[in-house]
Amino acid sequence: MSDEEIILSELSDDELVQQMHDDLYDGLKEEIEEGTNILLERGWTPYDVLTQALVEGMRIVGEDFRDGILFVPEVLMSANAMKAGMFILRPLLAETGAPKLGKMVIGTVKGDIHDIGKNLVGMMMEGAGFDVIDLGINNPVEKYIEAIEREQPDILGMSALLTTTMPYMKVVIDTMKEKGIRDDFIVLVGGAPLNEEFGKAVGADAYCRDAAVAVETAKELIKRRHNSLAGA
Ligand code: B12
Repeated sequence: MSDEEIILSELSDDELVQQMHDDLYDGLKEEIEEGTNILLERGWTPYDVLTQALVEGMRIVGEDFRDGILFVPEVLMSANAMKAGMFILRPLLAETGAPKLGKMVIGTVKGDIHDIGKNLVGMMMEGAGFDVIDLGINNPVEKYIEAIEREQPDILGMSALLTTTMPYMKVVIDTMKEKGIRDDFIVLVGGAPLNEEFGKAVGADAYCRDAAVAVETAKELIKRRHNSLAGA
């Protein structure tokens, strides 16, 4: 322990958020847990802690990973620190008491093990009043089909973070079409390398750039669906 050890609780909000970006970068799990709790105690909403401290911190990690300054083992530590913060926020985001709006099955596609964004979408959807069934990572088409047939959700969500794995979303949607069940579900896709055009090209109902957009889009599409069913 050095004399210069930083006492997180003595920092101002801005300084603490900055420090949390640094701590996330350095993969310091306990510090991230402590920082998360301090911000909550200071009255921050779970959503603000999530976006301003954690997601923004991970954005910086992502840039340096891309530029070859950080490597996989370091990024894994950052990811674990981020998950520890998300673990604290999850129940708080989920306990909004919102009325149940529907059900979502979500999973990361085959070949891809990135799950932070997917988990975040799941958490925000739960907070908005959706039941969320999380299939985890590396899902082959059979897993998705089996889950939607079993769970009969309103929404299927697929996540991919790699340009090499994102085309797999089309495999899943095409299989749904072959089985004649594509239109029974709203399909949302997301992940950093995707865009609107890609979402359309694979036959999804929508691409969502982040978890907040996912919630808004899900609500909107469910409403539209109910209206059109009611009118049918
Ligand atoms: C953390 C990370 C890792 C961690 C993952 C830990 C974990 N448990 O997830 C580890 C270290 C394991 C890892 C491994 C690899 N990674 Co990586 N990783 C990242 C990093 C830095 C951050 C991703 C992240 O968590 N972001 C934070 C979350 C909150 O954002 P998000 O995932 O984008 O999610 C948001 C939206 O996209 C959206 N969303 C996401 N999913 C969904 C789903 C639905 C349904 C909806 C509606 C919305 C939605 O909402 C989310 C919340 O707002 C990115 C950099 C980047 N720019 O994305 C690289 C990145 C994705 N990785 C990359 C690479 C290359 C790899 C490896 C191949 C490295 C290697 N040589 O081994 C492996 C691949 C392993 C595999 N088979 O999957 C590249 C991909 C390049 C490309 N064009 O394909 C990136 C872009 C880094 C880079 N080079 O610039 N990685």
